[in-house]
Amino acid sequence: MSALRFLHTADWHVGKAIRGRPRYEEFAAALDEVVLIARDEAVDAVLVAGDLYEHRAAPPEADAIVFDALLRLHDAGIRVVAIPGNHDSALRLEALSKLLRPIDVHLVPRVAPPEGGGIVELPSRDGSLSAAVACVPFVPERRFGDAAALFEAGERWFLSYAEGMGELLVAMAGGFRPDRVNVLLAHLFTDGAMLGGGEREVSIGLQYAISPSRLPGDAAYIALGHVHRPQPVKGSPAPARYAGSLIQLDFGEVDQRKSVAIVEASPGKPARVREVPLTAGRRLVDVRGTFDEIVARAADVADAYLRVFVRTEGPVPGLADRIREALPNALDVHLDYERPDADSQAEPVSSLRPRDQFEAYFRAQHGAEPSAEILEAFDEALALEAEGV
Ligand SMILES: [Mn+2]
Repeated sequence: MSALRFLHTADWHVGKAIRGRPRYEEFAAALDEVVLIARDEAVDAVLVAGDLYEHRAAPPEADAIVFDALLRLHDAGIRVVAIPGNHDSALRLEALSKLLRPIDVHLVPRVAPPEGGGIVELPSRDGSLSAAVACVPFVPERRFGDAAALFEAGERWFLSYAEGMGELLVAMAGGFRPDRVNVLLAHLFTDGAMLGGGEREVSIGLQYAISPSRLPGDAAYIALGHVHRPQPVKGSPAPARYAGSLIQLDFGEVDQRKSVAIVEASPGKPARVREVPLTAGRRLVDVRGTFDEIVARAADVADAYLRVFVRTEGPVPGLADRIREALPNALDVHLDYERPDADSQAEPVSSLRPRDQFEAYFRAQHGAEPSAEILEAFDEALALEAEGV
């Protein structure tokens, strides 16, 4: 046996709903698929590059799904190394890490230097080889100073977040050893990555973009999380990849095929990487056309979550409801028609009367005056609101 095999996955976001509809069954099915692939491919370990959960305070339904997947990997003799992403609570994962350790789940909840727990030593199943997995959980910009304080940080660390993170990666790679399969597992944004759309915008800004050239060239593989579109990292000196999310998490991920990466690596050589598709989860689909064209497609897209763009001549009160009757999974319904220029209708809302504000809002949204019916409905809703219903 001369190679170690990994399955690289990331951005599970278990617990995320779409327009208020929970998706637990889909997450459970996708993780079933991941466990099956890990077993079929006889991997030594699964690497999870952050964002296991959608919410910091994960609901019990999400825990049940995550724990079940971890237990089944353990039953199959597969180790797990995981780090928190920007959605996870490092504190919560730190508490869980102690419980998970006995089932061979190594959760590294915060940045630590190589000699301080930042590198996980991972033997192959037959014990003939070992990996050194350098773990870099998500570092928020405001916490970068705390992370840097753990290292002998020079001036360059404080030039910018991206520079500093580059230095931190170099320091972590200082723990790599020539006789190990050296892997970097990190949740971060690299410059030039193609966005999936579902990442939290605030952490996907230029100040966060780390140059791919700062990724460690002596790694056999670099397993990244944060970007939801599966993709290799261009410009990296070693094989590097975003595993992407498990399922299409929101309409920014329409048409994206999801996958995991199967990685085969030996000491001192770049890894071989193969993409294995995931098929679980409902598809998110954009449907465009006239009312009749859209309704005619109802059967084709019955299993998908839909964003519908209906072509009309102008505002049609009640049309969205009729679409939802025909297509119960239509989550967003937009009316698509010529609107007058935004400039010509921009009028300041100076009145404090809610009715005036509503009329101005309606004109801006729909480019037409609200009908008497709509104004009546607005007045009724306002009256109920005033009664505290
Ligand atoms: Mn994410």
